[in-house]
Amino acid sequence: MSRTLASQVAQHVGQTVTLQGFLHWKRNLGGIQFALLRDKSGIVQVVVDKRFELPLAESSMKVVGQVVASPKAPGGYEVIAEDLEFYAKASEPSPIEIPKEEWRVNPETLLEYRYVSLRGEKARAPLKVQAALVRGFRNYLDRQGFTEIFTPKIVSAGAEGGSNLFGIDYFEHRAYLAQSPQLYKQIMVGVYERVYEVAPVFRAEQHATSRHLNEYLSLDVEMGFIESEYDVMDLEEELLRAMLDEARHSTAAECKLLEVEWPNLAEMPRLEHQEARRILREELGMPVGADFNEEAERALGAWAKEKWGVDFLFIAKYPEAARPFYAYPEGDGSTRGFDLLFRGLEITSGGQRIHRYETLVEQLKKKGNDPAHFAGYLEVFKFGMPPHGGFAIGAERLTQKLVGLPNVRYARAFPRDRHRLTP
Ligand code: AMO
Repeated sequence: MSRTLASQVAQHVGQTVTLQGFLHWKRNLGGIQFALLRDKSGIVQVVVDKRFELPLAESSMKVVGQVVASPKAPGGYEVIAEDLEFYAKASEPSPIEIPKEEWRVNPETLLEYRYVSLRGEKARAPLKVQAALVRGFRNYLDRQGFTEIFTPKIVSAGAEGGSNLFGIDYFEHRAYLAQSPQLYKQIMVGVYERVYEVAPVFRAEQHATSRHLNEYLSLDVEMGFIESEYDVMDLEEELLRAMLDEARHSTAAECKLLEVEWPNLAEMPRLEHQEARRILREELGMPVGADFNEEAERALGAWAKEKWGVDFLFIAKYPEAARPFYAYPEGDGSTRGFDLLFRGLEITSGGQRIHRYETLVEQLKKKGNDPAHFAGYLEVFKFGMPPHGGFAIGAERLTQKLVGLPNVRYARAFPRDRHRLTP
């Protein structure tokens, strides 16, 4: 059997085709019935005569029939069913009316019934775009001589500070879910020089916000023998162009459906933290601390859009107070750490790291840590690490801002948030 997809029927006018998919919607007009069949490629209208009884929507089905042009049908073509088969009939009405894309229901309900609400064309589109972004990430880095690595997600200590760690029982020991692959990707720079990882990480975020998940997909990069963090930013710029290019081409239909407004990829300016703080204070009248909160990020994003017409904005030279101990200190209170804002939301943290053992010990102490507690982290720095740096992109945040989702949870198939462990 050769299967024709909904998106291909136009190429088969006058021919008999076999379609497979789901009963998206149905209408009975007495003598004649109309059904919409939805498959992974789209939706096509099927005309069904009285011989067949249509089951509840979402039943999985096969249709054999002839393709005819029909100006009134969605897409301009329809299939006149000659034979219908149902693989599994839905046994109850769908809790969500899938064809109604603008659901006026509580967002919690959509997440509760995610196993079916995801079937909606608009609901499923962001994840398809995300898959393309990740493919673009891998392809670009492979071409640049990076090696993909797979590091443990069960770890003995946090890499990003202790406040949002999930503890787990590991036989007779205490263990944690990895907050990031930070230490491991640094170790692997000592092995392959250029590495990346695509994997979930875990953060015990206490508060429910529109940009925090408790489990998210971290796109991590780390590279050795750099001159400064600016090499890392250069790489991220090119990488983002490649990722967005992949999404734009391979998920053009999804982007169109979601009315994606394409960001300006030509320029991603770099603003030093001190200057960003001055702008916030003097030009935007916002008092700010060492780290920027959500409001400050949004304001800077809007400022950069208005002033320079850009969607991506790097904030470089973060102060030590706002960076983890491994950030390379400049000696003047600032570090070689940076963030990248996309449409006013932080989608990346990164920077150059400390590569000398003595400096790391010093920085740990300066931040009030006992280096003995970081023995596991410190070991590799006794063995000649090169100057190196990297970054991590939150895949869901990038997707959220690209396709315009109100909440980061819709950029994950099965989000884990403060109150949600199912489905
Ligand atoms: P950081 O902790 O800033 O840096 O995280 C990097 C990026 O991950 C995303 N992110 C999140 N996305 C969804 N929900 C969350 N709770 C969440 N927390 C973070 C953001 C953020 O920019 N090891 C460093 C990275 C590095 O320096 O290489 C780190 O993890 O997009």
